[in-house]
Amino acid sequence: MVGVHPAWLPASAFRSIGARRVRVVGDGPVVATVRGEVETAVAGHGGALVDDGPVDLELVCAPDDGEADPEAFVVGRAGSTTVVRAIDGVGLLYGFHHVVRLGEAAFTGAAEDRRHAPRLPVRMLDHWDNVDVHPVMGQVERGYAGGSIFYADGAVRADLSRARAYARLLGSIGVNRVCLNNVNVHRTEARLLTDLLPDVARLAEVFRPHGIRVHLSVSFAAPMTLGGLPTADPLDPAVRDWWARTSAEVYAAIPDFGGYVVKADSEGSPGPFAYGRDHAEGANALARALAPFGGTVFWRAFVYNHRQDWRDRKTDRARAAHDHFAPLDGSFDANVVVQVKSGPVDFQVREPLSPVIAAMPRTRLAVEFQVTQEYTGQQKHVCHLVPQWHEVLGFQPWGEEGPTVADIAGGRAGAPAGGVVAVSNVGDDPFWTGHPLAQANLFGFGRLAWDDRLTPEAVLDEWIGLTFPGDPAVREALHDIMDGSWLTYERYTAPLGVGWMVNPAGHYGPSVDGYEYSPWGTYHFADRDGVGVDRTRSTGTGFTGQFPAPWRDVYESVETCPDELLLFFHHVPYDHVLHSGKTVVQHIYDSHFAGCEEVSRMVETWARLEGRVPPEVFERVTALLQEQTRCAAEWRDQVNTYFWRKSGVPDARGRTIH
Ligand code: GCW
Repeated sequence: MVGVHPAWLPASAFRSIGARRVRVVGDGPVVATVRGEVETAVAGHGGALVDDGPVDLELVCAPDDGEADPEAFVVGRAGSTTVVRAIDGVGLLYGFHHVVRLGEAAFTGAAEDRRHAPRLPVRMLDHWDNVDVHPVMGQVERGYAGGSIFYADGAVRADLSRARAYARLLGSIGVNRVCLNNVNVHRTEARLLTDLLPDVARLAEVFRPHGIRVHLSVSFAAPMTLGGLPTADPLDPAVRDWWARTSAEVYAAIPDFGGYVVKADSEGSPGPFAYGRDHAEGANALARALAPFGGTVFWRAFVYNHRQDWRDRKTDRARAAHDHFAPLDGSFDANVVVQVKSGPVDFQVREPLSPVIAAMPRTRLAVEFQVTQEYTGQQKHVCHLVPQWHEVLGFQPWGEEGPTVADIAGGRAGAPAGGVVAVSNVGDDPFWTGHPLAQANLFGFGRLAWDDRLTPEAVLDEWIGLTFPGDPAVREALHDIMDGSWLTYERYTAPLGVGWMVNPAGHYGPSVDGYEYSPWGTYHFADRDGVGVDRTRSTGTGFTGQFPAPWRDVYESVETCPDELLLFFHHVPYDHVLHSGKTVVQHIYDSHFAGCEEVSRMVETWARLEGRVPPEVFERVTALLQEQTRCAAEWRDQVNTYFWRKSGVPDARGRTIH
């Protein structure tokens, strides 16, 4: 394959616009991007970009329109002209891509004006990219798509054309912030804040025309490691002064710099605990340095004890973020966003909501997802995660009458607005994401971040329509393969919400007891009688008590706990009967056989697309499906054998369990 895959923006996606007469009105760097897109589109499809006369599409940046949100746009029809208006270039860019997604329908649809605005103001991608190649983690930590598109040979790339193409893709789905380096900040990466800053400014220039502000991950110890101070105590005046001066220099180089992302006191990283300070004191120290320039601190709540003893049954990683952060509600400055992983543990295929999200009504929160598939097949397996994120964003922590997670993060539930953040899944692989179908996760993250009410099927449909236009058979096959692929992955991996069971080294493939005696936490407690983690208030770690009603009670009781989370909350005997009517052990057997059969069906469905999708896509996906088939069978056999040996209960259907 020559060059880089166009992802969801191939030339064909612009046919409807490109074949028409179009006018673009307005100025500024992002309007210039829109004008450039139209120029390319009309050059390729026979239309014209004109200043006067009748047009089919008019894209107007009108700062005086009386709209308050620079990201919003209005689409309507005036006679036979489709009109998009926004008060800012970025709103116009989003309106333009709305028209791209609609295709012909944008020129035939309803006449009334319709306003579109994002539901979540922060829509951010975090890169876990290292400038240097880390000896253990490689260049992109948990990256499954090759090296970094930003860095090569220990520096920011001289040629940023790949980053430019990426910025364009992100702008088209409404992502408005990007963090450029790994939250684990190593030695070279720390210097992005100081002597490597001119290179960061080059990256900011790449993102700016697409309405995207850049952020840096910083080390809490930077005043010591970069500044030579004897302490990083957030209340020390010299430390505060160092952050203020350093931040002022960053803004002198990058006036629209977004701010910092901080992983502190987490998995060995430095943080305020060393000085007897809490995380609000830590976050606010950095926030005050950024405040004069309009910058924001994204402070991660991923704080837990990773030096546990498996003999200690009291310590529960799931509790940790709430224990540390909920008491601090109300103490964070207005330009701090507390960034909370969507589940209480770590991006497993199935987790309950992190209870932190319902516990900080006076704090700006961002929900963190993982587009990179660390625990969900590492972009070797088809695992379309948009349904998972949709479920999280639509979850109602106070029950059916209450607000959703998206309402909380979007500022519609009383708390000030934050948003959503996700760990990116791209690298320098020609398909961007290793698995070509994993592009749909990146696309879907942006689309759901814009509007969490979109259905996962509709989002996937948009992606298919743009990426593989014009063939209904391809559309149908991709829905068959991808719509349910998250649940398929769940079926052949860790059962009923218990999580983990992965190889500790790389988090890929099965190792049922891999973490059972590990300092990073113990996760299933299987014995001859039963399996699962007792996180109840009555007999377990008390984690259920971190939820508001009704969930604190729903999860507390084995009677009401949803099947898919049973083993996250309860240790139950193998013959415990699920709501589905099956025993736990029979469910484990059945779901593992079913998951593998579903993968076989994916393989058959995909095989029918030979000749209907580009050959390089066909070959890559075919090869990866082989690996998925192998790995799924490994999961099935190891998990089934493990529970058959532990329980002694045979499969009711007499299938082969080794
Ligand atoms: O999921 C875990 C990963 C780490 C990662 C950490 C985090 C960047 O295994 O590689 O570190 O989470 O989110 O900070």
